[in-house]
Amino acid sequence: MPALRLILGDQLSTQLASLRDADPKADTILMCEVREEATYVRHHKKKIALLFSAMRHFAKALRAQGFTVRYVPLTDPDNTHSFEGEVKRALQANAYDRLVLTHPGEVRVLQMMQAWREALEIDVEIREDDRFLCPLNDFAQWAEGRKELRMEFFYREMRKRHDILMDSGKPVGGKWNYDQDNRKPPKDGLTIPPPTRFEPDEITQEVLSLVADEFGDHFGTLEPFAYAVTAEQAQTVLSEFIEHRLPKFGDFQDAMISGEPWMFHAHISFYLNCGLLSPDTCIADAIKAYERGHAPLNAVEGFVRQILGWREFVRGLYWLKMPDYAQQNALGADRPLPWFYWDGKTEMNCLRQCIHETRDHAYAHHIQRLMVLGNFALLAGLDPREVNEWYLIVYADAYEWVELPNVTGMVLYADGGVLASKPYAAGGSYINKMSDYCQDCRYDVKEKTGKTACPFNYLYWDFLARHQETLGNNPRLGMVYRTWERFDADHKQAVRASAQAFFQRLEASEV
Ligand code: FAD
Ligand code: DLZ
Ligand code: SF4
Repeated sequence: MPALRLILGDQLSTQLASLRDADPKADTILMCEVREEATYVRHHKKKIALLFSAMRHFAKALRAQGFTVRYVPLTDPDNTHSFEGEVKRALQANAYDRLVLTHPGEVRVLQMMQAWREALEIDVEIREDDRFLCPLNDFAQWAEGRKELRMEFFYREMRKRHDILMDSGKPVGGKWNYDQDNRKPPKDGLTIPPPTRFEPDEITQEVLSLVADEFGDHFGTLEPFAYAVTAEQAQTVLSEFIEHRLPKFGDFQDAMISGEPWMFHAHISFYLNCGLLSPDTCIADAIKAYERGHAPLNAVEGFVRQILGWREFVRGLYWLKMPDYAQQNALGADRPLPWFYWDGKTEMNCLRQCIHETRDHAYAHHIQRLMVLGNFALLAGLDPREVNEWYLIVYADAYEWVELPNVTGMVLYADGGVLASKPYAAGGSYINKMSDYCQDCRYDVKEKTGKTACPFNYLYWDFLARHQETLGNNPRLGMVYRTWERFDADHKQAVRASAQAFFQRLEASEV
């Protein structure tokens, strides 16, 4: 008897576990555009367009390989607009003896799938998603008995296990991590290569009209749309990154320049996360560039660490800690997300720049997400649920398995230190050092308190003072708290009063 194989929008890989033994003569591949997935959070328009176009191209490629694909477009009048409804309809249309699935990227969807055996009365097989390099059981074993889970140690294990950048059991170059070389501020006259762009073909154009009609009120700018939508195009993005950007990726990894959202980053997370690219290809291509002397070790090791280390680590953490992880709020943060996260209307230039770029491209690079948008959310005590929802909506690479640990763990310290040994909190001087944003800001980054001072400056100290009971014993914050204690009473009072006045203006939408 034939099998029904459901492929989700972020599983667009011909190597997918559930496709591996598919019989083109007997089996049916089910793919469906469903409103429930586009609206359970109201995703950025570009994200929906990327996935629908990539799904349609993937279905076309599977058909060209001889597979029978039951593709349900959003406009199908019988579309039930949920995964379960569409599986049910497919099962009613034909006889199948089993439903073959690949482990999804969200607990919400896994729970749905686990209920199908009973609800739909069919044999359900959920296969491990082996596009990832660390099986979930291996991660659980690594994590067992550890009080704190630190990426750096996990990463070293992964380097050894996969024999990546290793030399007779030792890390190539003698060090595991070259991050210290990767913090160069932006400099004048830096030539940043333009991002790889693709003209929308007929399929993409049709999707763009559909998204404009159906999801026109979602956040974000839909056009111009220039993302890759096939595996071949995604490979071009990777190759051009390796050729033109990788050599400087390390040096300027943390740098931010107004009007330059793409910098020397790879712009591959959209494709890695929906299946158009595989992590092992990205790593292998970067290592080849190192071996032929095209890119230095600090760049290649830094890039490998993001994919082999951080990406696998946050996924392992997500599946280890969910569903409780989504409820974490160790610092008791409860301030609502300010409206300017949606419209960018704030006089804080760094936030304005990053929000506008997010709106236009459904992209911001890591330091913008962490040290500008995230730093503000941390210091202002924004509600983790609202912050998580924002990040899940606005970025085209966002799926809960990767978004949630980055926000709850890395940005907000809401997990109480499971992911990070201390909060990534910083004042305005960090943003000033790593960007040109402060030059065009109405606030003065050198001023510490008062109405014209950079809000990050006093919010930083106010945050530490507010959480002294929880964070005061953290050894990594010892020096910072000693500095706070050395401030005279007047200065401390000015910091706290500036923060209070700022929060009042924030509540009145006056920042
Ligand atoms: P590059 O800087 O060129 O890095 C290469 C690749 O490394 C990325 O494509 C990505 O796959 C991987 N990577 C790098 N850092 C991380 C990380 N911290 N976690 C996981 N993978 C990483 N990444 C997502 O893919 N989806 C998200 O929803 C997401 N949300 C984030 C939210 C916050 C608050 C923060 C601080 C980071 C988030 N990241 C997320 C991680 C990172 O910002 C993006 O992966 C990166 O900006 C994507 O752009 P790029 O492909 O140009 O990455
Ligand atoms: C994000 C998304 C969107 C917007 N739409 C669809 C869709 O219509 N059909 C589909 O199969 N997948 C979609 N996705 C991706 C899913 O939300 C994703 O597969 C789950 O969140 C599990 O990671
Ligand atoms: Fe941001 Fe402060 Fe610099 Fe303005 S002065 S851009 S608010 S860091």
